[in-house]
Amino acid sequence: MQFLDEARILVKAGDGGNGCLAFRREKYVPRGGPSGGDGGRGGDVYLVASDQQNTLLQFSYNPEHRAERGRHGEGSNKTGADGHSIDIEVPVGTVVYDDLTGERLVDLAEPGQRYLVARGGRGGRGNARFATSTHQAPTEHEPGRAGDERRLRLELKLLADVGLVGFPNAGKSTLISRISAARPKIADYPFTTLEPNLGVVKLPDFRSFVVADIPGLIEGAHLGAGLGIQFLRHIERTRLLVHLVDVSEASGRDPVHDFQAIMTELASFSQELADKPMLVVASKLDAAQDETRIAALRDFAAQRDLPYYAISSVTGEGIEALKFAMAERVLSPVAAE
Ligand SMILES: Nc1nc2c(ncn2[C@@H]2O[C@H](COP(=O)(O)OP(=O)(O)OP(=O)(O)O)[C@@H](O)[C@H]2O)c(=O)[nH]1
Ligand SMILES: [Mg+2]
Repeated sequence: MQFLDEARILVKAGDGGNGCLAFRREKYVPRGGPSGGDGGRGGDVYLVASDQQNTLLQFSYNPEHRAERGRHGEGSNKTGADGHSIDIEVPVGTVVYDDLTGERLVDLAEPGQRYLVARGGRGGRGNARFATSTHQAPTEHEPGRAGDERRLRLELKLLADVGLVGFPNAGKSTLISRISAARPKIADYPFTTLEPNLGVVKLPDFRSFVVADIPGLIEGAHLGAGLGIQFLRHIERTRLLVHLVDVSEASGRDPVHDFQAIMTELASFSQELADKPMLVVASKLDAAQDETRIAALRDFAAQRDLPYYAISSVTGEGIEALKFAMAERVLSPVAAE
């Protein structure tokens, strides 16, 4: 299964500056020669792979990117300044296509990799360049060439940063629908989710991370019970697991027992997965009357040194705190100013 993040952007390199038409006019210099300078080169547009980004989301706010044009040439043989080039940062792993032809241009797989995607236009020649011994007062001068303009399609295979695990009905899909734009099916019967869903969680400072909601696990999943454990491979490369435990009475099960049952299933898939950093999350707080069930889970998490959160996706209680706790663990700290 692949999760795709896609964006369409327009890039426009700078046009070249026009060549100038001018003649030298100076006292005591009769019939001064041609002196129109050349136009400057337009700036280029580069795509640069950056590991500071993990989605293409920014491009939906910002679909057009233009480099500066070259300045026009001037009299007295002054060449126009070149336009500044621009770098557009894209996440590592972005594949770039020409949107008109469908041609695959580049796979930006390495951090720091740069690709020249639109070349700036050459500056036009000023009339001074057309002078010859037999053509001493040329009036020819060229316009700058247009910079490349391209429509691009960017494609990124999303890698989840956070994996949600828990029993069916624990509220995993409801949670992802609260913190991201993902709208998976939600229902009050087990195994509503049959395939992983990804959601991009956006923070107020424009950083973001990706959460994967996967089908619920039950005891014996590693033996094939329920939907089995094969889809756990979709969260193998996450940096954090968020383990949802239904603490409402409706589940009819004991929260601590549920927690341990899921851990057993994770470990039977791979010990590495079971050892990942984990947040323990008591879910459906609004529907939990029995305080002792909640306390038991909280104490159990404390004994194991696992951070504990309690949420209700219905009232919104605890959701923001959980979201920031996830962000804190999967995003590198913002560089100091
Ligand atoms: N009262 C209450 N109900 C909730 C809460 N979160 C989810 N639910 C309900 O619990 C049921 C199951 O929610 P889902 O989000 O589909 O659960 P899931 O963990 O994705 O389940 P599977 O996809 O089957 O593994 C739905 O009826 C939800 O409306 C909550 O915070 N409070
Ligand atoms: Mg679900």
